[in-house]
Amino acid sequence: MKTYKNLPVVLILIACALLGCQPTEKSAAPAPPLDADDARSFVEQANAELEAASEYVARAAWLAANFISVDSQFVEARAVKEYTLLSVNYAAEAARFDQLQLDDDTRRQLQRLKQDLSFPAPADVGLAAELAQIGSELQAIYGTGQYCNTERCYSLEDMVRTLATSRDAALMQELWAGWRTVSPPMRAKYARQVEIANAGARQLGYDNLSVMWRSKYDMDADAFAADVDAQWNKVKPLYEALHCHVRDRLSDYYGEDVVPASGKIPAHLLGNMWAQQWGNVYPLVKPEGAEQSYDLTELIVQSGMSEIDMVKVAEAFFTSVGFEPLPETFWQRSLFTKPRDREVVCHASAWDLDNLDDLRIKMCIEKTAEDFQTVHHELGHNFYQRAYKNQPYLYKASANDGFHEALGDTISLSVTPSYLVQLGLLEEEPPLSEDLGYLMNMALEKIAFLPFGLLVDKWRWQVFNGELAPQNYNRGWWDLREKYQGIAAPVARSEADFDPGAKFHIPGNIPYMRYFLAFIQQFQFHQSVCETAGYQGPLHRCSIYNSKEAGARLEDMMALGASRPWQDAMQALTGQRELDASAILAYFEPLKTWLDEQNRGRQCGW
Ligand code: X8Z
Ligand code: ZN
Repeated sequence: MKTYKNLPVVLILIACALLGCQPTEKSAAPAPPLDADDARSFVEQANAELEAASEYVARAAWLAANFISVDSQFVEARAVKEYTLLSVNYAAEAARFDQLQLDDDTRRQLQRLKQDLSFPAPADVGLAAELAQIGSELQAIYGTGQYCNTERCYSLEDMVRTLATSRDAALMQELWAGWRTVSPPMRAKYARQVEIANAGARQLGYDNLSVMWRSKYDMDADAFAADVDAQWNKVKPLYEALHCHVRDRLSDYYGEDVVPASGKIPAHLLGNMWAQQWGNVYPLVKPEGAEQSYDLTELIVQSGMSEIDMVKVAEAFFTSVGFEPLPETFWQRSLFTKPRDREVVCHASAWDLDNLDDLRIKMCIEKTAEDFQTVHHELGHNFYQRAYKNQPYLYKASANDGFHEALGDTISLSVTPSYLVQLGLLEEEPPLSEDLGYLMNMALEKIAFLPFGLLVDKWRWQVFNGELAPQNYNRGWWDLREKYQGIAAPVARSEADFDPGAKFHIPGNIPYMRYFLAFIQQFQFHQSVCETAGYQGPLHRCSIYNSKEAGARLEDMMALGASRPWQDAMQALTGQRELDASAILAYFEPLKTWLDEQNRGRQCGW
């Protein structure tokens, strides 16, 4: 790596070595002190080199996720190793500018350089290679994981589908436990990875990786942790009310011996492999007399649309509010359905291969309401990536990582019944009397998720800061699952299991607090773009479809990338400078009133 001010001295010394001259006093003089111009050139060079290296990583990672094999893992691991070393070396060098007076922008980019990686290695070739290799292996174990009983083998997608649609408690319990046979081999590798990454974080000046992860929010790391707790405490009564009603209905359906009327809900009965979103149990918990008259999954299937049509419809929403259509290469290069002939990582993701226009999604789309929502979510990432493509590489990110996750979800909050009528999927707008059913559906997706969104990184923070030792990994995980979600494992767990590894983002090393933030923020965003669109009325009925004003407001914020503290971006869009759960509470207010009535006389809590 080039070090500007030292270069002339190095050249003179080399010349002297070759020509046999004696270095004079002058030629051996210390390099002139660094100044602000040096800092700017340094940042410019870091942007250019990291950007080029990141394209190589992205292409290798695309191959590793779309064609899982030892060779693609090898290539990916090598690319990640090289990028990691480049990034940590730049971050170390950035410290040379710590004492200088710099403009805010250069200072911010130097700061972002230190926070570039989620899993930093120390500046050591062997450790960087080991970390990258473990990363690729964990991802491949997850991506190729399956469970076989005496009759057949199930892929994760098969198991997810069964848990979504079955009411056979014994089968669901078997598959719930079956999927978790995939992750125990990850445990030792994961512990080693944490050890290396903690050393990497320390070399970057953080106490440990927990502090580093919590330092990415333009505020003190502990203040950030306190803020998410504060928001959680605001929404907790709504979650508890939902939990209470759902437990009562499930207990009624499955019987008290399967779902006790008080205490925790068995985790396999909530319609989702991780009990993170509960929309699939809607038919069991719906508000009698106020239920929705249509089922979006059925509408999608009946309409005859293909998986790609689902993506086209989502794209059309974005273009209706003024975004440019996706490039032709998006359609040529994305993966939309699960291939029959090879192993791929099916977990939905959005990609920006060249930091410019080579945008893609990778997803094994199924014709369900859930995946229709996820398609909007993924396109949100792609439109965001394109909006900030003219920023320097170190700012090619969202204002904070929650913003990236919130964008597409904000759009899908506008996928209301009235919008479905405009699309021609639904014949007429349902009466107001069905709103409770609609809100119940939304709450099962959005409110049920919050404690899960919070606890995944609470677990990692404890792992990273040493509070939770490897021999207690699983107990620590279930302590949090029980405490925050009020759910329980349906079969006995022990430290022979590694249940965190059965969730994509743990082997994938993708921070998860971003989703907690996103699930709160998307309602703030929705509220403000609805206002921009001139909408008046209950928030859950607002759709910004066709509103160019609302779209421009979003795009202006997105174009900032990470160039400003997230509070500025939040203000540009909503007028507020903080994360605020008031909007999500306002959205669900009618449901909360109804739930409180239903729960009267029930013993809530766990
Ligand atoms: O992982 C995702 C997206 C890709 S960023 C599909 N989500 C989280 C999850 O599935 O666990 C979206 C909601 C939460
Ligand atoms: Zn996402």
